[in-house]
Amino acid sequence: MIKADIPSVCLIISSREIPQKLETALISGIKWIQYREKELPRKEILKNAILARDLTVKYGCLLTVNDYVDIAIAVEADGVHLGQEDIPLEVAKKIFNGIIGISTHNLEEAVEAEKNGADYIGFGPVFATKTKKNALAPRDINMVSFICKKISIPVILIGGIRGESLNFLYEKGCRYVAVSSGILDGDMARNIEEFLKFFESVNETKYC
Ligand code: TZP
Ligand code: MG
Repeated sequence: MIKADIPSVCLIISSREIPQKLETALISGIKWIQYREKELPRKEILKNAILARDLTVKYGCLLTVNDYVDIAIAVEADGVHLGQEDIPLEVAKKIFNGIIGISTHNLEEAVEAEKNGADYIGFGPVFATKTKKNALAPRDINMVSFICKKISIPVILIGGIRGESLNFLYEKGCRYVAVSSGILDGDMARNIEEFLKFFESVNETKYC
């Protein structure tokens, strides 16, 4: 298990994408997968997490598991992603020595997660999404921008993000995104190329 620099693009997959679409994403160069499964029994989630771990190791890709610290530990995932309703960050830290990310939806939650030692926060939804059931309304874009600039740990924007959103979001301070349908729908290899090339090009500009 490693604590590594956080890649700019996280692809969120469910069990449906394991193994075929997962492998396509890995071949296309994705370096961070979050496995997020809300429907299946935990036993099935564990089986899929094992498959996802094997494939991500094969391609040198980070794996984080949504919701379940026990499954993250069992499969030696690199990280776990926790929501406001999940096991608290300080408890997760006691039992899991990996990357811990926290979902946040407002300034208070973001500041709290940073203060309590999260490695990164998710923030959103930035745009409307059909992937998450009962998602909140899109966040005020000025708030999104404020959070990106105010919070020192990586802020991973999430919710309805597509390749064509990236210029706009980058201008607002976005440096990291978590994406599901914007990559999985349509031509995955092309979508991934668009996301990865965008962040490669802005990172090159930043450091030259
Ligand atoms: N949390 C807020 S939006 C979202 C989650 C898990 C779903 C992101 O999926 P998509 O398809 O990129 O909107
Ligand atoms: Mg959760």
